Amino acid sequence: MTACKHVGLNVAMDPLMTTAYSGVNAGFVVVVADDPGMHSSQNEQDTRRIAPFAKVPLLEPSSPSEAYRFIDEAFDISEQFDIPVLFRVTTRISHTKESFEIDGERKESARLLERNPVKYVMIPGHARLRHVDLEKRLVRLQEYAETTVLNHAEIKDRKIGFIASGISLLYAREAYPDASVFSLGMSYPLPVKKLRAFAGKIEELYVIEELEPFLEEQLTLAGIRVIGKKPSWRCGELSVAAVKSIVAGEERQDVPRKARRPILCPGCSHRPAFRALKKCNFFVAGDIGCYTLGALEPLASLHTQICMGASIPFFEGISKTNPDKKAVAVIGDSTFLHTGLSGLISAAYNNTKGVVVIMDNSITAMTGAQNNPVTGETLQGKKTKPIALEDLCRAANADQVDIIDPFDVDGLEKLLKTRVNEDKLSVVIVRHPCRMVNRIRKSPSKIDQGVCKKCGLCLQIDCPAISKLEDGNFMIDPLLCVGCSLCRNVCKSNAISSH
Ligand SMILES: Cc1ncc(C[n+]2csc(CCOP(=O)(O)OP(=O)(O)O)c2C)c(N)n1
Repeated sequence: MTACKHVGLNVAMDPLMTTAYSGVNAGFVVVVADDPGMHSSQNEQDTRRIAPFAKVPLLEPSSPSEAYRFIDEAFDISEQFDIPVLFRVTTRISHTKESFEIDGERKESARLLERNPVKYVMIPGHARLRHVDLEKRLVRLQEYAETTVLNHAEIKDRKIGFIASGISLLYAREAYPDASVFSLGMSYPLPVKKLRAFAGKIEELYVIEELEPFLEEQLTLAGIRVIGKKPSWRCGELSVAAVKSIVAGEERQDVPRKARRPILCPGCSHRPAFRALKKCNFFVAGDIGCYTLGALEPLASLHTQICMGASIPFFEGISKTNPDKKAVAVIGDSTFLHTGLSGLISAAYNNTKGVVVIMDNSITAMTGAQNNPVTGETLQGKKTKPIALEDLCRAANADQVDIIDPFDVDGLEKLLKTRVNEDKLSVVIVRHPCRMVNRIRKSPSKIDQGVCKKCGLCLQIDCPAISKLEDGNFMIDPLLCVGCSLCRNVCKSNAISSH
């Protein structure tokens, strides 16, 4: 089994497309979590569309207990049809808790690892045969969809009915408890015959689905008359109230927004790095990690951010097309090792000038402090050999590699300004452990109200511990402050000291 979020599967698309051809022998399930509403993602793609594109079956549980039951089915389908199975959840399902009974562990597959080049070496001559085989497997999967218990109809009120999968199923049930419902646990291939029979019994039949009209399009193609939603509902999550609005034929009115602005932790090592970068006023190509928050006011340093690994290629493009612009890339240690290194190799090989800043907090902070190859521990917490980023960058042919602590804000600013004006490719590794790893607290800072000029400069570092009070004074919350001292560096009137 492999598990990733939607954007992770985009990176894995190349192997996925051909694995459907080769087949998998023992079971292989791809668990993918979509993020409708973009709680923590750069897009809200509907990964269900990948199932017909990659020609793989798609399962969609609507609750944790269904996920538990369906995963067994997913492995069975994978082994029976010799195909990867896409197992799609969404944020609401992944972040829900439910109590249920579990049964014994699944037995290991008895399939053996044997040499079979026609099946596993995908040269054109073999792949042509495998494609024909795949189409036959898909026909059998279509028949399976008609009989599996994952797809079932519940006939109640015949005036109104719903076809739905995943969390939308629960919203529809809650909004219309007396309605008839067709639950699609397997939403590709669709059980067209079963759905046609269901549709024949219902007067008004709605399709409820978040994001894309994935089911609606397939049903319409099959000639089954259903009522879908207006395009405005393709953005954001649904809810019980949303289902009622869709049935009423209404447009989505709100642009869904989150109430709380994300902010770097107190003591975060990215904050001083952005403080220095802002003073430099370069073109900054950003990447994905906690440091993406450097895009927001007041740190506001980033010019671009698209996806993991995009910063260095973006920087290379800007540096080549706008030689008068001082361009830098900003990327975290984990992201650099994920998809950054190939960008650095390209930049060095193609004689790009400028600076790549690696914000090395020595952890994968944004997603919950997972280990990565710089930490010296595997994801399972076992000791292993850590990678030295500086050696890797030198091996990639960066002309110059410097390492500096970002809390030396003035030193960092000076170094960046020097390197960016040199006729070479530099890497500046900004190294300071993440607050989630290094939890040492120094004495908190405090503001001497008699000395403070109320200029508000201390707010420019966007620290959650510092706030402006109603009486015009500024204060540092001693419970939040970890004593990183960045505010002391920023204050021009020396009004901040430690307790
Ligand atoms: C292709 C892809 N996979 C996974 C993610 C989820 N993700 C977001 S940030 C991140 C890693 C960030 O780590 P790092 O670059 O070290 O920065 P930090 O958060 O530690 O500052 C991951 C894996 C993603 N956005 N895109």
